[in-house]
Amino acid sequence: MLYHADISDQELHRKIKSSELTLGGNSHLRIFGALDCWSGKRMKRENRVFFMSREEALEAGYRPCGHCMKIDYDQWKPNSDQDLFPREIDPTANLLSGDSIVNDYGQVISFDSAVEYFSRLCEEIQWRHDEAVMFGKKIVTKRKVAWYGSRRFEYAYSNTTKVALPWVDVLVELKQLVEQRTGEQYNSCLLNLYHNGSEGMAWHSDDERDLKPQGAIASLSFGAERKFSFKHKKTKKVVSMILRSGNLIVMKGQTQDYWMHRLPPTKVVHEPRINLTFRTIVE
Ligand SMILES: O=C(O)CCC(=O)C(=O)O
Repeated sequence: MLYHADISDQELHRKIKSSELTLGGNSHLRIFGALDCWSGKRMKRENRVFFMSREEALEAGYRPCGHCMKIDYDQWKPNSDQDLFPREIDPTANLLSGDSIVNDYGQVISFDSAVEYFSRLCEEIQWRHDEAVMFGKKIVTKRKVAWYGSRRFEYAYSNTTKVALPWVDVLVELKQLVEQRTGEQYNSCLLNLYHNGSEGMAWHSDDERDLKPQGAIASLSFGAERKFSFKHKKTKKVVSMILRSGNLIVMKGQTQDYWMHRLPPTKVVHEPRINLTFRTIVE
């Protein structure tokens, strides 16, 4: 496997011409495909890799592209649980209780579109490592974050303040989709990028003073499947679910008052995941 960043364009063209390199890939997504696949066109140079063969790409843990390597992709796809065990989804069912409401809308984006959105989010979002101040010390997380909104909203959490960036096309599209599905409006979005299962988020509630009290928070996931848990602040009851690529859930009512949530770290996930939480900042 060869990283584009490690080779000159001249050398690259020579290797492609002599068929030393026959396939391309995205190291962020761990997907490989044809050198002329359109879904690879928008990729940043630092994410682009090249392979001699399909076998080399598979051995490196990359999976075939669903657009340009349809046959390989179809052979690979049925291995995911989601196709073997489709879930019955009732978006009106409350996964918590009483006025603490969590609704699961299931897979609102098809597998192929979710792959494409993941790629666009990697490229179009201004990702930065998150910062927190704990016991007077600045901590920089491995996880990356971004904060976007309809205005330059300030969002203060973990003793740091972020100023919202203006919406970009991919977020406008996803905001519309989420608003249609959930019947709620949102004016901002916090994004988290977890490079693999070693990165997660500790127990917390989204109850910062900048957020609309009891406002709906819609969570949309892309990439690796991860477990997501809620814990009741008093009874300590835990409710867990698996969030898959394209999965939408909404937390509303008194969820943030009575429950905490977290994304536990895990040793078994090696793929990246992106989560978007659409929120409402008090104006
Ligand atoms: O990545 C996730 O699903 C969790 C994100 C989260 O807890 C948050 O943004 O408050």
